[in-house]
Amino acid sequence: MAIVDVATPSESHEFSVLVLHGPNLNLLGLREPGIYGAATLAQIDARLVELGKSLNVRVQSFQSNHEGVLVDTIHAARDTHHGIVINAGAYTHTSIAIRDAISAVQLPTVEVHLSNIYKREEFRHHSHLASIAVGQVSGFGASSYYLGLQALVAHLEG
Ligand code: CA2
Repeated sequence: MAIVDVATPSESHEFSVLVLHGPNLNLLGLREPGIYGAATLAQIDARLVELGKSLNVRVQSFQSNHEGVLVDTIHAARDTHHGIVINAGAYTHTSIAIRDAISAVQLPTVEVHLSNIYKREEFRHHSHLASIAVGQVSGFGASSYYLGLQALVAHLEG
């Protein structure tokens, strides 16, 4: 009798996407819900995986408070992922190292922010990532991540 593996087809994804969260985003939902919303990072990550399934995309998420760890993770993504969705947190405004890492691996990258960085303090208005990103989604709360993932997949599918 033939054994049919029903699990295999749903696990063969067209693309693999790395979602990177920068410093302090591990506190989401636990502090400052007025600015950053009530959803926890675990809830956002779970929804990204579900959205990925509907888009036939594997989604892997990672958070770090350390610039060098984020740089190392971007380097490693070159061999395992087709694109990156990144909320670099405050490193958005300071880190040439993260910008250079994204440029070096040449993976299409979408920059996302929960808050609208252009409605906030002036020091948040400049992003070192914006000019090397495919695009930026800013100001839609957790939906910025979901919109960013959808936009990246549309870009990958050409
Ligand atoms: O709006 C965004 O997504 C930001 O990337 C968030 C960063 C901020 O530095 C950027 O300018 C804009 C800050 C993330 C801090 O996350 C927290 C979450 C809960 C409680 C406190 C901080």
